[in-house]
Amino acid sequence: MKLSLLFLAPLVGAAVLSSPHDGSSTTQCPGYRASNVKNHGQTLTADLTLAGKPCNSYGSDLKDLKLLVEYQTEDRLHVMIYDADEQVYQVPESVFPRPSSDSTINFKKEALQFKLQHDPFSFQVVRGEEVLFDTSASHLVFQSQYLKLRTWLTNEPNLYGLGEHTDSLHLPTTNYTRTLWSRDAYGIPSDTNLYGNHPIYVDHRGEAGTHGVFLLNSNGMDIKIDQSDDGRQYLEYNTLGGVFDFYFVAGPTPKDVSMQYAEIAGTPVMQSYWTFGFHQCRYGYQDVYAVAEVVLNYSQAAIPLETMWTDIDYMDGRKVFTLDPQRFPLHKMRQLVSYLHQHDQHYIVMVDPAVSDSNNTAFLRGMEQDIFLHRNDTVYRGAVWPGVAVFPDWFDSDTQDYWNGEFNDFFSAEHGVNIDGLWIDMNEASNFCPWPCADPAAFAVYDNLPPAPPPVRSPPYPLPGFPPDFQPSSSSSSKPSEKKKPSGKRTPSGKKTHKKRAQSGKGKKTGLPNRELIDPPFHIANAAGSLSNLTIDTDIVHAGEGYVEYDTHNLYGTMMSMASRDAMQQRRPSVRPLVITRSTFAGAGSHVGHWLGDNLSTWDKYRVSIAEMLAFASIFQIPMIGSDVCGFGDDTTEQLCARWAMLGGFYPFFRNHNNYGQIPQEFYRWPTVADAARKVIDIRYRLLDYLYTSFHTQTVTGEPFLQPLFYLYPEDRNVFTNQQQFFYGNSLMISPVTEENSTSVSAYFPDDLFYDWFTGKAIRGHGANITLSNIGLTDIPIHIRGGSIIPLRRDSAMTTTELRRQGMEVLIAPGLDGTASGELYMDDGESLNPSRTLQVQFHYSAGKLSIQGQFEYNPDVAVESVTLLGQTSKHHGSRSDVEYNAGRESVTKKTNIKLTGSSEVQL
Ligand SMILES: *[C@@H]1O[C@H](CO)[C@@H](O)[C@H](O)[C@H]1NC(C)=O
Ligand SMILES: *[C@@H]1O[C@H](CO)[C@@H](O)[C@H](O)[C@H]1NC(C)=O
Ligand SMILES: *[C@@H]1O[C@H](CO)[C@@H](O)[C@H](O)[C@H]1NC(C)=O
Ligand SMILES: *[C@@H]1O[C@H](CO)[C@@H](O)[C@H](O)[C@H]1NC(C)=O
Ligand SMILES: *[C@@H]1O[C@H](CO)[C@@H](O)[C@H](O)[C@H]1NC(C)=O
Ligand SMILES: *[C@@H]1O[C@H](CO)[C@@H](O)[C@H](O)[C@H]1NC(C)=O
Ligand SMILES: *[C@@H]1O[C@H](CO)[C@@H](O)[C@H](O)[C@H]1NC(C)=O
Ligand SMILES: CC(=O)N[C@H]1CO[C@H](CO)[C@@H](O)[C@@H]1O
Repeated sequence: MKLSLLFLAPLVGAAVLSSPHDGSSTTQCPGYRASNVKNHGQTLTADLTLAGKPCNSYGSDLKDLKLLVEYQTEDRLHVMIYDADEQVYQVPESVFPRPSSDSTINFKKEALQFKLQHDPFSFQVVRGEEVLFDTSASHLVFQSQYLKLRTWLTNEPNLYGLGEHTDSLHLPTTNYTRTLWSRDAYGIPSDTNLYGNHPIYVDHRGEAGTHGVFLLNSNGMDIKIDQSDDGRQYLEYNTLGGVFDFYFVAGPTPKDVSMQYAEIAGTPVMQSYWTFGFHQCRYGYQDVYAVAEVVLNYSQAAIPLETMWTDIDYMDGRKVFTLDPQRFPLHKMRQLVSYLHQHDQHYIVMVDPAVSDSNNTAFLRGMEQDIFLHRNDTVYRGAVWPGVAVFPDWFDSDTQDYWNGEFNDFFSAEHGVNIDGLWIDMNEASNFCPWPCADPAAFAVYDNLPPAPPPVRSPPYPLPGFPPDFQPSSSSSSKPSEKKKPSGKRTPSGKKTHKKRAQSGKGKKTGLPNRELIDPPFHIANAAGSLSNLTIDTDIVHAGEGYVEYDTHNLYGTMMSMASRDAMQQRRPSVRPLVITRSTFAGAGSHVGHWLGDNLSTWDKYRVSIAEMLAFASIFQIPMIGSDVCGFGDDTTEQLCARWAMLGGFYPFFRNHNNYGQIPQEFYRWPTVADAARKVIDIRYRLLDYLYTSFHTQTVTGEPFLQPLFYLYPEDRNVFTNQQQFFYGNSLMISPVTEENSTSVSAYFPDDLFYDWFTGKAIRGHGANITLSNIGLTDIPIHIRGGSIIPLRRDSAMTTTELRRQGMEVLIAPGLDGTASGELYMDDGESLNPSRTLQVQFHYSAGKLSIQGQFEYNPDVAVESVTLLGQTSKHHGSRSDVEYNAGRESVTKKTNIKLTGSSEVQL
């Protein structure tokens, strides 16, 4: 097929008038005219010229734009509208590397077509007969501080994505505004902008297929979804700058869309096996003894604790890279970490970006290396936990070296706090000092508190549960690299900077000059008020290329994530760093994981955690995701905490975390919650290799591990709005109880065969709800999807290290056609680039299980049994080699299969 046919032009009979009741002052804007259209083979270019008198509504109209259209793969179309001078800001490649094009694509197989309307300019993206995107819904507006583009959609669209938010997974379609502007959003209220920004939506049209639209733009924006006065559905982008840099992916299934987006944003980063264990944290552990006591109490309650965390409590006056000398003294911290390591447990602490402006080494070194943000040649100051604070400039080429130096020193295996993973917070960036922040000291919360009481316990006081003479051993699991210390004298320096902090000119894509960077004429619906309020001032010019905070605010958290991951990586070069961040931008999943922020201990937040987690894991490609189990703010209840423990067992990132001042909520605090935790951790750990396998698949192909029901049943309209159930991998459907005081749940069963996890009983789904009842607080409905084979550990363990020594079991759940399949991925569990892996495919049909694959990694454990579900005692009558499991409608055959080569089992 010739390209000229792919770039169909002009469009016939397209509606071109903007809605007469636009309501904004852009109604009279003239739009653009396309000319000089050139077909270069795989790409098309055109000039766009302002088609009339500029309307200059929110800044000035740009007269000359360019259009670039690229068929990048058979499933992906890139459409870019940018200024002819290439001076307008574009998201830097260093933060978001652009996907490569496939130069050998077969145009006959190209799923999407681009159709151009010359005058007034608009375009359509079409898949077969289906118009996916049609910008004739309004004139294009491209001004110095405002861009608008509106597309028609089908009526009653099924749209998902556009995070971060706590609204429904299936987005509202009328009078709905999604604001993207990173914000420290305590309580994660709905209908507001939260910590991170993911300008991608998935448009699911049932049998007509699914596609995705990603706008690579980091400026503040309002995305509006509504109907025009004549009832036509639209979606409209209103951004404060940047360019229109669209990626359209063709699907046609929801899973395809996720995988195609992963080719753009990057596949998520693989995590170590231990990171999937259970984590405990809270804000408000008064000292290292309290932290150690929690470790001991978990152990005494026989609840497996894999990783202990510490919030900002450990810091001296909440200053990063310091220890409270009385409550968290270094030698006790080293004992604690050593103790955890010797027991195959792990330790993580929080680091914030803001560095205290006081006499502390992190500040002095940062001043010396001159890596903090400047405003008008003076270091910019805000107020965060430690009081008056300064902020690293991640665009400064010296900042990585500074950050590495602080990590190597403070988190040194030999003389520091030898952490295994990292938690980064407050990186929106949060600033307690409201704009214009003339006096940050007035907002120094901690400084203004009454003096802290002396520690309750005075040393010497042995760590509870430790031998009295317990000494940290120098051998630990860390593999420190050469230490890098910043050179030079450590003196505070008020010296004038010699660094370039100025905007560049044309052709640099670093931003137009002379913009109103604090209070732009167009106001997005930022819940914090003005753009700079409670964050870093948006008129700050960064070091290096001279990007301004106005354009790059939404990248701050992701840039801190990348720098922190690198800093962790160079401490332990051979293992996968775990970094959990609060603020994210598109693509962050290829570096870090995310927790869902400061929610509340309410049933509402428990429920919405499912929708949020699904959006992050399945759409935004950040599968290392979870919400604070039992809730962060407010007091939890025994019932909520028990239910949340059961649900949290199916979060990829499973952490109990609680706010300062709330009642304690460690799982051992109530008998019911302890039972729930033991039970769900047992299930989770027996399934850990299944989780690890599915998670690994996502890191390779982008195929999502956690999924909403419509991902697996895309044509079943009953599941399009379902956000209370989800698939954990392709094989397990989880249907938590969602209401307080309830012991039942109305769960949807698609037209398929399922098996109850606990009883093995087959349930034939008929595309209807089934009421599941008598679900106690220590229960959660789990159903195995017919057609699945799941590798399991035969027994759980107190740590994931011990778990890896447990024998395995293969569970076969035949589908409606009597067959089943599944897979298993294993490696050493932590190497950054494992040299040997095990990748096994299981197939079952006609009574025979086959195990085939690549067996380079030897897990040194055998498959000790194979269980076949859906077997009644009648079936069993004819067999002697298998044992019938009464009450579980299954048969089990004892085996001793070493995972070192192919094998077969007859059942
Ligand atoms: C649209 O939403 C806004 C803000 O939530 C509300 O004030 C307004 O009444 C809504 N308009 C309509 C027509 O529902
Ligand atoms: C640990 O358990 C002991 C004994 O039940 C209890 O007194 C103590 O408060 C617990 N401490 C913590 C930090 O959980
Ligand atoms: C800064 O801290 C160091 C080390 O604690 C101390 O020796 C020095 O006197 C302090 N300087 C000032 C100006 O307070
Ligand atoms: C920087 O200084 C200039 C000149 O004194 C002043 O006009 C401008 O408002 C200042 N900008 C900031 C961000 O303080
Ligand atoms: C900043 O936020 C505070 C707290 O929400 C609010 O009271 C204030 O009006 C906001 N200021 C601006 C300029 O938006
Ligand atoms: C659950 O039961 C408790 C105790 O009876 C009651 O206070 C609460 O309001 C109930 N919650 C709901 C949602 O019915
Ligand atoms: C199933 O139950 C849920 C929750 O009660 C309800 O929202 C949904 O509409 C029901 N679905 C069907 C197909 O009946
Ligand atoms: C949705 C919700 O409950 N939001 C609340 C979260 O907590 C903050 C602070 O307590 C409240 O202001 C919100 O209303």
